Amino acid sequence: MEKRVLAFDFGASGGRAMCGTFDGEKISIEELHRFSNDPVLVNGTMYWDVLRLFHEIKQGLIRAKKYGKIESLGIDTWGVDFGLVDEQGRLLENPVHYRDVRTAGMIEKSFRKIDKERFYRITGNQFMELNTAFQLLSLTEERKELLERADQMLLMPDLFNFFLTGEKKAEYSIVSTTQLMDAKEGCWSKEVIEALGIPEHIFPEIIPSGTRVGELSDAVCQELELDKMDVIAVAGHDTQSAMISVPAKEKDFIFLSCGTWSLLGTELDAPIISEKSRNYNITNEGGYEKKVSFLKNIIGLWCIQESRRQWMREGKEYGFGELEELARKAQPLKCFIDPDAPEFTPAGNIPRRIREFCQRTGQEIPETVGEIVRCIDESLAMKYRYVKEEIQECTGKTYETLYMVGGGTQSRLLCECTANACGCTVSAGPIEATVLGNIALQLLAQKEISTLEEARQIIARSQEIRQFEPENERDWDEAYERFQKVIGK
Ligand code: LFR
Repeated sequence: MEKRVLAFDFGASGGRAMCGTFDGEKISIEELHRFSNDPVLVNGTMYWDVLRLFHEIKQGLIRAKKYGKIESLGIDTWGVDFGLVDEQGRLLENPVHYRDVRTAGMIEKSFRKIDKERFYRITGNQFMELNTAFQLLSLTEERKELLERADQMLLMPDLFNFFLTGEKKAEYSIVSTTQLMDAKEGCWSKEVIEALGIPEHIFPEIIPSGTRVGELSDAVCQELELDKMDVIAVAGHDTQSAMISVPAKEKDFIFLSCGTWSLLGTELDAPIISEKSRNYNITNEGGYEKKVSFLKNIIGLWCIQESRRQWMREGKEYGFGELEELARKAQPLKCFIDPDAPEFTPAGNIPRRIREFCQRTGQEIPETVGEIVRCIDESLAMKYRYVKEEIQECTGKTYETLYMVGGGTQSRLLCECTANACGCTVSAGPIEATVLGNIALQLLAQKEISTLEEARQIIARSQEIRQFEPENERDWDEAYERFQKVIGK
């Protein structure tokens, strides 16, 4: 008997409602509804358009009616963002987007409240300004009254789950992105929360990834004329849903989840929190069955997505395929950026910032669209090698194959560059890693699938996986020396 579930995935390039059908062998997916997920800037603050997005969830549910019985739904989003609700469950304010400027300088401030080493030793998280800890710290400084009125802090997937079910819970994987979790114990860290001056009572009970939150509320069912349906806390953190889709058979593997962000790391049974990992600023994030992703955030395809937006603002529209063709025609290994340099994080004129970076570092300046895109792809691939080496140093292991999953694997050029730069086989796919993982986690929660290994095999059968072998290794090795100088190493 076929089973159907719904997956809602909120990414920077849009939100989607997908129907997943499992026939016992494979999972097939169909897009029911696609919508934009643009942040909205109001008087200098960048917000989530959260009510509009909840409306889009409802549209997805309405469209799914054509299938008849749907077993459950699950929601994933990017990490760290949240909404505050009062005792009656009313949203106190629109959730703020992590690219908002309110967290500027908050990392430094936090070190005056809690020793940096201790902070890392407890949370095991990479220090990034966008983390929930620093968003909340900025509220303690600027918006104390808001925190005083808050009953609960709900991370974005948990907030949508609450809107649908009335249940206020915190799903484990998304909690692990906050930098407020004790990585070894898997609970909210009282010590960090107290040190930062955040009210302790706003943190909800943590539930494991892949468990039932509740069912659609009467109000939602009546409004949309729907039957009751289970809501599953999948891995609310998109990266952890994507992890379910890594087609590795070996226990020790290196993965690259490739979308707006690139997350490169390995899967462990317990966190690594060492001096080395702290110096390299590597994070430990939690997923299904408390598996640990020991990984680093790299800026990812954001630079291409945002450059494309810039060219659009200049009146030139390019599809991603077209950008890739132009990049192929450009001269290889001409110049590099450090994709993680701070100037590339905010929205704006990325091509100009790339030219400025190359000029400042005494390199040739990329002028054409193709040259800019090639520079981004090659710099990303070089950064992947750099981070892969850091991870290997921390785990003391080497990895033969790099498993790339997610939307970024649609770029053949990026896959080729990655194989060349890293000097190893690249396995690329599935493209729809996050959605397939979201679906598989629902099927695991319903015991339609029994183990993570089985889920990985089913997903590997369900979508195409391609292999890339390294070429021109000598040229890339030589260019890697240049890259390291450019990034100041
Ligand atoms: C990827 C992701 C990363 C997280 C970043 C910001 O979409 O979820 O894992 O570090 O977005 O939340």
